[in-house]
Amino acid sequence: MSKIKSIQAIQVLDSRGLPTVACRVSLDNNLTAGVMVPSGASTGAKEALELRDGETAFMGKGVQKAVDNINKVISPTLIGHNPLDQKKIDEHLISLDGTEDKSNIGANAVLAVSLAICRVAAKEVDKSLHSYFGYIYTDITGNILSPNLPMPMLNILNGGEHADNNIDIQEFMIIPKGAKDFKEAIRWSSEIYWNLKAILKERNLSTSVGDEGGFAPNLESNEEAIQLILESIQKSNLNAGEDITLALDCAASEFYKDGKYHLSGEGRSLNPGEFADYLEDLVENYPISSIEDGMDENDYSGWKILTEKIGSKCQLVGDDLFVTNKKIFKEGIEKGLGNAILIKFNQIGTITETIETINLANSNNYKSIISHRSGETEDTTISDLCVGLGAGQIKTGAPCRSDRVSKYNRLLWIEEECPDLELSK
Ligand code: 2PG
Ligand code: MG
Repeated sequence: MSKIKSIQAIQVLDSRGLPTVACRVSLDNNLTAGVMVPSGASTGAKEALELRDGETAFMGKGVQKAVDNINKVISPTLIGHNPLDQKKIDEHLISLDGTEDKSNIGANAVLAVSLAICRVAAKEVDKSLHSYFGYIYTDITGNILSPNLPMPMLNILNGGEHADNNIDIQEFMIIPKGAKDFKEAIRWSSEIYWNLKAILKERNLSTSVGDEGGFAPNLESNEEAIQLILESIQKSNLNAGEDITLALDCAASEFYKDGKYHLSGEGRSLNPGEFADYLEDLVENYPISSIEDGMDENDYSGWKILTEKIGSKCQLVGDDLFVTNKKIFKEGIEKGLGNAILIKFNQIGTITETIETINLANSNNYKSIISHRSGETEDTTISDLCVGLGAGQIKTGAPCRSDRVSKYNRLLWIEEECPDLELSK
């Protein structure tokens, strides 16, 4: 069996033009694989810590310390190890850091190594990365999953922290539920995206895009955003509700203050009960099948109200609420908050912990959605993760911009190479 020969990291740029960590692992048989880690903007307060330099270079946003931690601290401890021992390697990384939130070495450093080892290990056993993820899921949890192609959730209109407009809700997504396969899902989404662009142009609204490739016009209200999307679905000769449903990521922690949800774009502030009513009205009036972070990450009673109100008819996804953290998620499950979890591996820091959180979702009837971050690179690891674990849903931005389409394009290739895989419905 081959052994790890070298681990090397450098600073590269992400889709916002800010530094992130790239890492490459080589084995003694010269197989090599690399990854780049993503970075969030609307981050949950309890996420693992992304180590930034805080010095003058890159406005304090450099990641040279995280890079040095890989090259000087992590690397010497892993040379000579078996790359197939993913769980052992991740446990070693966790104890080498020694903190709850990986603030010592940095979750960006730890994740880069964890993922790069996964990638090179897949090569070592001559498996596709998605099959290898399925294999390590079983190795780590003892459970077997069926792989499939995920239903994509495409963010075509951006607001909140991801755009410089007046829209409070961060993401307005389309879900091509009625598509027969992944190709068709992407074709429909691209057509809707282009028709939305044409509609915005006709009305002299901005067609410049936000961080995730969705349009970012100034509008009167969140509802206007929904209506524009419905028009673009119609213009694409598709049926809203049947072919396409809608999803929102409110990222509500960003506009929750002193017990109220401040919809500044609409000039009103609502208490948790009123905000739950507001979301219920949207679900009643529009074909919305999923709402993420409909309440603030610490507003558990608000989450409870929302779940009781609409949890039976709408997917309610915890992102900032659960931060891919098994312990925090378990408490949320016990409290009955939401019915789905957003999975972002950089919120927790290793692939083993990510898999354990997905396993917890699976055994508690919560859905898992594998997600990108608003700061991305051309790395496509999440596409393989989603397929191999049969998660069934992926959220990775608009059908536009290379940092977003690279993930969809990888899935198109997987579909081509694995005709037995079905699109998850
Ligand atoms: C989210 C993500 C990704 P960020 O809130 O779900 O869309 O945004 O990476 O900025 O946390
Ligand atoms: Mg979110």
